[in-house]
Amino acid sequence: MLQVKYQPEAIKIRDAFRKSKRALIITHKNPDGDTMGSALAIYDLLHSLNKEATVFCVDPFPESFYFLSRFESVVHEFDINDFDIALTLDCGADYMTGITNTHPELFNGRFPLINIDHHKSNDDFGTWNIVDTSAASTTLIIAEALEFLDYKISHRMATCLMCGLFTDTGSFQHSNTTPRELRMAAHLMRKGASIHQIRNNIFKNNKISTMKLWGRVLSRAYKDSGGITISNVSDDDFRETGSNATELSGVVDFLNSVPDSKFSLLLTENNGKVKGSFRTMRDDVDVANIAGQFGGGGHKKAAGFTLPGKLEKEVRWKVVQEN
Ligand SMILES: [Mn+2]
Repeated sequence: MLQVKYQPEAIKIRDAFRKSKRALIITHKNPDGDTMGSALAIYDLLHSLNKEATVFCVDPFPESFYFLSRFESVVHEFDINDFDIALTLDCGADYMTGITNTHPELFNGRFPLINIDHHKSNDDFGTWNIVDTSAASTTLIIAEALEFLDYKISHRMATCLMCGLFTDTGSFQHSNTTPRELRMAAHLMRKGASIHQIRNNIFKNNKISTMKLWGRVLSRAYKDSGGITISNVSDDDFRETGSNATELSGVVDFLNSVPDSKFSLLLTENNGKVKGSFRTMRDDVDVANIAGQFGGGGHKKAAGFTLPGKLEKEVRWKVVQEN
């Protein structure tokens, strides 16, 4: 059930929707299964309520999510004058939408903005905010809000909502999987969510270029003296394997499977930027804190940062004398 403290906000959001005619649904940049599942579930809901809605994503929509309901409705540009309300879903900060510079009018506090998210870094930048950092996924919060408000969940919506739950819990393997997540998973399955579609499209859907890219990342992995598992990938790797950065999704979780590792770090050099992705299995390590030192953020066990720059290899030599 939606946590009691968010229930009044959920009612306000429902009332705001009732007054609105056309909603803009915004995902975060580099979209994942949670932001896309959230967006397409809300899109379906609004359509069932005879409301106009548009899903916007600043980046291309990953092919592995094409099975989600009505993915073809996603647009990559918009005119704000066409809309009277907007939502950001799974965006840990306003800049995660990728449009704070091109559309500042959305974030100046005057445009009606609904902010639903589960990232710790979220500072309640919306007019209405449901930011529940204890939820494993944004789709979980949405599903609980729909339950609370007594909205019908169609089988298409159920699969979208399950997609976020499934991916953000690492197929229900991460430590954020609690009875709350599993109860909702059962509820969504009853509503017709297809776990098989999610599994086949997202987890059993690797291109040869992805395998070659992962091969490079895995072959470079090492554990440093501090117990950190590190690997890296660069523009050359993407070019030589014919892959792109979206194909890295999941590889850092694989790096994070080394026993006794403090945390894992994947450094990605891509188009003049260096991205760091952190994962940890340990309860006493907070990678959101570490990512914060580089201007990033995220969750306690999964976080990242992006900095302008490139990766440079540092080689150390030592002389070993032979007796
Ligand atoms: Mn999420």
